[in-house]
Amino acid sequence: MKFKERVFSGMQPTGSLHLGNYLGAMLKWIDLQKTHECIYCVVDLHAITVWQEPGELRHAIRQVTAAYIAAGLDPEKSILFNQSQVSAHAELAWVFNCVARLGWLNRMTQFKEKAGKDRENASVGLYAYPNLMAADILAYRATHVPVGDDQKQHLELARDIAQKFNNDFAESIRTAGYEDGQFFPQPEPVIVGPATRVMSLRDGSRKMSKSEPSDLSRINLTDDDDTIAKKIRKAKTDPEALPSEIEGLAGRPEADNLVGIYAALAGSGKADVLSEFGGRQFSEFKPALADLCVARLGPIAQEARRLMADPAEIDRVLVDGANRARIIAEPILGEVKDVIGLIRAAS
Ligand code: AQP
Repeated sequence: MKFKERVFSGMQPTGSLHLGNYLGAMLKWIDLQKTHECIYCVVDLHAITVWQEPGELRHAIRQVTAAYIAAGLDPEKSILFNQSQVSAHAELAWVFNCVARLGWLNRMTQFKEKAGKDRENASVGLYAYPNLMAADILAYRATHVPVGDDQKQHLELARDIAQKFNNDFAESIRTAGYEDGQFFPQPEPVIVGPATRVMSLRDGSRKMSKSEPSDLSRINLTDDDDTIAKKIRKAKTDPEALPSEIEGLAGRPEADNLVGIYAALAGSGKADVLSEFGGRQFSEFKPALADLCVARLGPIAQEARRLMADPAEIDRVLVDGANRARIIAEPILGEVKDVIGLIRAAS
């Protein structure tokens, strides 16, 4: 089957979004909506794999939606919704729980990192998270998935699940009219740009993350201008001047990170940044980076705050998006049920 090009991606409402989410994924989302049919989700079912205070979760779902729109996602053009409103995600995830193998999930590094030493106490949902992510993507037969570098392994698992489903039910899939046996596509990760893995501002060896206790480690999309400037000023660096060539960033994770952030915000490459700032000290580079961050992120924070003043409108956008998402996902889920031998009401 020739699959229509379709984009799917999502973010967890586990707190406010940060610069890593923005540069690693969202900039590409905004680009892709110019050329592709795009489905962007607030993945609230993923968020509850770790306990969330209900009031805060509700707030975070709206806040992430506001950030999506403020950053440039157009809810008229793209489909924007929260995952839990479209039950096809959870239903298909159950099917995939029965397709994926324990050995596959045991290899997932994100589970190991998030469960830490207390594995026995982690939720079953956290363990099965990649199966739900595969369902998010394949419920729409999405072909392209723009994500940060940390999601590469989960994307590979989604591809394995698609392949195994196609193999396990090959005969039934052909009987259903898919002559080439391709019921699900192999979704392609889209991991591009100079900042596919933005690191903590306090430790260049750790990913910038919502759940990192130190707020100084990340720039939130809700931070005001002074806070952004302060966080950049306090960002960890080394004592050397910036190199003139990219090779000079090797072994200097903090410098590499800040140069990557500058390049992504400026819409250029690391080489361009170094040709401008090579040989200069961080005391000169940091104020320029802070100005650029404020110029790019300040208006997003301001617009998100304006949108958050009208939660009913945000909820309306999510309901509208969910209605449009269901129109795509439900027939695909219906076919999945037919292919695996379940009985459903005739449509
Ligand atoms: N530091 C990062 N650099 C580049 N991309 C990143 N992404 C996340 N952190 C970085 C990308 O943002 C998208 C949404 O991520 P998510 O919210 O689903 O969850 P996550 O990857 O687990 O992000 P966090 O911030 O680390 O959340 P917590 O702390 O709650 O676990 C994905 O495309 C991701 O690649």
